[in-house]
Amino acid sequence: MTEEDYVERTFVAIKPDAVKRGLIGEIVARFEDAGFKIMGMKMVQATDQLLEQHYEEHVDKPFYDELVEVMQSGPVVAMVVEGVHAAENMRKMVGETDNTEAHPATIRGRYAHMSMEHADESGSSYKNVIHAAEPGEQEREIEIWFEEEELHEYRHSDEEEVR
Ligand code: 3AN
Repeated sequence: MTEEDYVERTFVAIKPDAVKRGLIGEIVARFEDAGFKIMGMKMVQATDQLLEQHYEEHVDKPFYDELVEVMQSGPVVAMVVEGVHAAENMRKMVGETDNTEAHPATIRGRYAHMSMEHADESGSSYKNVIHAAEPGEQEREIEIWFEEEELHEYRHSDEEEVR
């Protein structure tokens, strides 16, 4: 296998609930601490059309309207990050979809506790801080959220100085 077979980019979105809680810096710091390279980052107020494309598999689900409400309740910080097995590793850092199942060392486990069951039963909107693309979905999602010229190729200082 070559370097290109391992190093890939993936899509991550810090959701409005996390933006409004002032968690942008802490979440980005985790990515940088792990060694991921940030290739693109912007604040976006998500439109209906963008979310329909992004969540195409969920459009007909009963929770879709509430998902849209949460995703439009403020700006999203959309990011493209690069790293080794980036999609798989990001999903691991983010944790299980249901916060209650997410390990405390993951982003969802650390910053959220509400369960999907509680949200569904109580009719409250379900907030889980962050989204990371599933492996295989990352390029589709990057295309939805970013123009190619918004992504930046550069070398980290350790790549410049050590390699
Ligand atoms: P993930 O974000 O971990 O990839 P998906 O793609 O299954 O999870 O779901 C997308 C988003 O839809 C979740 N992050 C969550 O906010 C919301 N969601 C999924 N299932 C439910 C549910 N049963 N009730 C409420 N919200 C849900």
